[in-house]
Amino acid sequence: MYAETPHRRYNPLTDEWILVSPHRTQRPWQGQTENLPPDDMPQYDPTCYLCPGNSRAGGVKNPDYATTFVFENDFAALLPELSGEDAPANTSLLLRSEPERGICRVICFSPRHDLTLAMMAVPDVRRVVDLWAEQTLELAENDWLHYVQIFENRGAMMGSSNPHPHGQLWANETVPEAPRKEDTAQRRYFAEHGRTLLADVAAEEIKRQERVVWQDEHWLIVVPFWAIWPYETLLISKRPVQLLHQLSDDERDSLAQALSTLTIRYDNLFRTRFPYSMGIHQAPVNTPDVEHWHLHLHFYPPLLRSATVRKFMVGYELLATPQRDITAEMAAATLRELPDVRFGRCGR
Ligand code: H2U
Ligand code: ZN
Repeated sequence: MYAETPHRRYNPLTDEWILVSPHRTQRPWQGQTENLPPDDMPQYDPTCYLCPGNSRAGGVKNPDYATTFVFENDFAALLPELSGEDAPANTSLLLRSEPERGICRVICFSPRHDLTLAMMAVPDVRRVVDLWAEQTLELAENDWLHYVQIFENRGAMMGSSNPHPHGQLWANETVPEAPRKEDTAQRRYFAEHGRTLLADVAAEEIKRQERVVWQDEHWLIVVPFWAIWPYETLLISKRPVQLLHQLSDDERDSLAQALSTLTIRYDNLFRTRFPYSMGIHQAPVNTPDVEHWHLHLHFYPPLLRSATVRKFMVGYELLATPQRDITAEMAAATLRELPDVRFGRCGR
């Protein structure tokens, strides 16, 4: 693989190209640096709207939950019922709009305000995996819903409003854009090869090893060949399953272990509560013919060279094509070597 020459790489999951400029890694940085998140946090914060027993917006009180907790987002971006009264003013071929229904929920990973996935015990992470699976199954009972997007915004740098360990779930009537692109590419690949695209990517990565970060019998973590964020990773289930709730007991344990290992290594990379956006991509629900889908998770972390220097997706990235400096192979080599015990006294 080119280690010094500017080159393009193809992303077969989205049918898009990215630009890699490995020779630029030495350039100096005099731009913005980020503030470090506070490291000392209380186990319970009386002002936190996610802590057990506290009040949320609108006065609803959280239960005294002991493990995980799900609630309907008080400021939901989507609503299950539409008024049907305000039809769009502009309807033409070029000015199109349609109503969109959905359900938005917030998922607390732990009652402990001070923890992150990296600091939680693996069996507790497994509870989160089970909850994600249960939620997918439960929401799929609404036949008008077609996609369940589960995600986590970790850290203020990624726009998370609260350090309490939590993620979100937005379930839509239509399939959103990122999974829609992946649906098209995976469908085409499956029709041509009779195997899922990510089964073949996983096999190729296991053979080559250079981008593998971690693996066990059931899950594989790689820095994808086409990654655009410096330490972006892709978690692929070794068995091609379409939806979270199809994962076996062992596969769920393995996913919990993978999430724990990866988030610990991320924290160790710059010795910080590593920020990222994480999302689970699974097949559309209430949809026939989804055997081309292969369950996977994306981690998109913004940090580039330290806990305070981030990559910006601006300028050329925003207007032309995403670009990266350190190669996927360099990032994978770094992530592979990091210890599996979290730095500092927060280690398990
Ligand atoms: P983020 O940290 O990823 O923004 O998620 C927090 C979510 O919690 C956010 O979507 C919701 C916000 O709407 N929220 C409530 O539902 N109730 C509250 O009392 C405050 C925040
Ligand atoms: Zn809290």
